[in-house]
Amino acid sequence: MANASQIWVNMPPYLLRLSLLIAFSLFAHSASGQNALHIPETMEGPVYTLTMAPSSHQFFDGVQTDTYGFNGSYLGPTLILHKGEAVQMHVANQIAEPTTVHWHGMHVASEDDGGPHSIIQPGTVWQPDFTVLDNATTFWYHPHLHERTGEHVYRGLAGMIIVRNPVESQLSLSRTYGVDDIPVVIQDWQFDDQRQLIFRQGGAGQRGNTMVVNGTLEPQATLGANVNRLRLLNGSNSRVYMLGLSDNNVFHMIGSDGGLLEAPVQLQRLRLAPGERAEVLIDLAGRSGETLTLMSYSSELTRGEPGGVPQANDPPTPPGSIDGTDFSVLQLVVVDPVTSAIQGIPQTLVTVEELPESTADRVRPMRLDTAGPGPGAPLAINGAVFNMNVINEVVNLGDTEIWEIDNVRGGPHPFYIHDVQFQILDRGGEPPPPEESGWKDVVLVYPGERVRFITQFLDFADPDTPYMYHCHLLGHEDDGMMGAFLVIDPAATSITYSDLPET
Ligand SMILES: [Cu+2]
Repeated sequence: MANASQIWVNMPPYLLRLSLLIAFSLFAHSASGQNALHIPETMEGPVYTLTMAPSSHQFFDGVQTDTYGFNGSYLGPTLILHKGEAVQMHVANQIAEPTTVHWHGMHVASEDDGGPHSIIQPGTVWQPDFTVLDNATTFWYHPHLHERTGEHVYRGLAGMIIVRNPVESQLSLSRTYGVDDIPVVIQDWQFDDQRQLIFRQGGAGQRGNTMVVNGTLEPQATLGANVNRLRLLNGSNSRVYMLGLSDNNVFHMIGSDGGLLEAPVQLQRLRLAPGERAEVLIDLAGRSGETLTLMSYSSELTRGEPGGVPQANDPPTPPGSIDGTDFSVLQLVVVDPVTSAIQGIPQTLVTVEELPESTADRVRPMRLDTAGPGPGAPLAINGAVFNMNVINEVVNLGDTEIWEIDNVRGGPHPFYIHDVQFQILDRGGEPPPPEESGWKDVVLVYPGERVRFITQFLDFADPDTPYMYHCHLLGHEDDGMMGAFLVIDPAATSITYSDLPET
């Protein structure tokens, strides 16, 4: 048999040119083609060591792109936590400017929460310790320094948190990490001519035109022909997605921000706003050999969502924008079933104890608006732009509250509250759809809409360190669309979790 070099030598010139053309186009395809999805390594406790540092990564052949990362060149390890476990975090800041790290969604004391007041100076290590009180779900961690959150997250400082508990472990659900339980951190980047990341400070304009999942460009996940669980996290600064499968088959949402739903919800589309998470099951049984795509059908986002169809009064979209178009997020290649994989979708999941409206101690209004009249007024909540030295709200420990979010002006805002998980009572006067009927910490509120949610402020009081509530469009947050609230103990005795009796 002739070897490759003999073929080239013996080939007529016209065929050689044709072959070179084909070879080049194949090479060009592979250079711009699909890349195996990066699966961040896991980190198990009880001690977790994270180091934020500047780095670089070769996303394009022969070019180093400047990044930030936790323990690596971009993003960070997936932290595996267990409910009830006491954990010790060591978070080192090597990025040459102050930052913080927030455990998004977790119920921890305000001093351990990593909000804008828990600054980690360059060259120092922040060491919060806490007990994991949350149920099994998907959280994430990212910086939260006032006015710098957007850039720090965008350049790579984000990671996933998976909480496990015995209730979830007993369900028939896929949970082999990276095999049939896949982290899917969805972000949009934009590169300049030098293949460096373009970042725009402030507003809702930080939207890229290059999709990355777990920091992988043109990502491709190889999945068994069985039930697969995707842990979807919208880690983008300012882009809402309308997720769906390219074959228009249904998928099954099993968990929202704060935990599992009561039963799987069958969906063809799932809207995911910045900060939100969703766990979904995709049943690929019998489909070995097929390729399908997790898409964002952003042409169906027609209500002013960032990343959706541009509205009449929007500034012109930049050249190459993907806003309002349908695009690929993650290609899924189906191979033979994984050994011992789960088959079938469970009928029921967990009991979500309803918080009745009648148990509320008070209603707290949250008005999403500008700080004054006129087009130049900054975005504000209840008329106030965030100030590091102001406490905007005070909540009594143990109280149940209804928060009434009114979006008065501008586009849709994903409203996020620290410390607690909430249940949506109604959205525009209507009960929430099934996918929003579980525990949530982010809710997208449309202009002219009122969303009411109910929540309880338990376990942690601190008269000094506040928690935050804010818009999770990171540009809006950095512009000051954020407020601070204290949870105080009205009896003025300091109750901490460790003082409470064991139950
Ligand atoms: Cu906003």
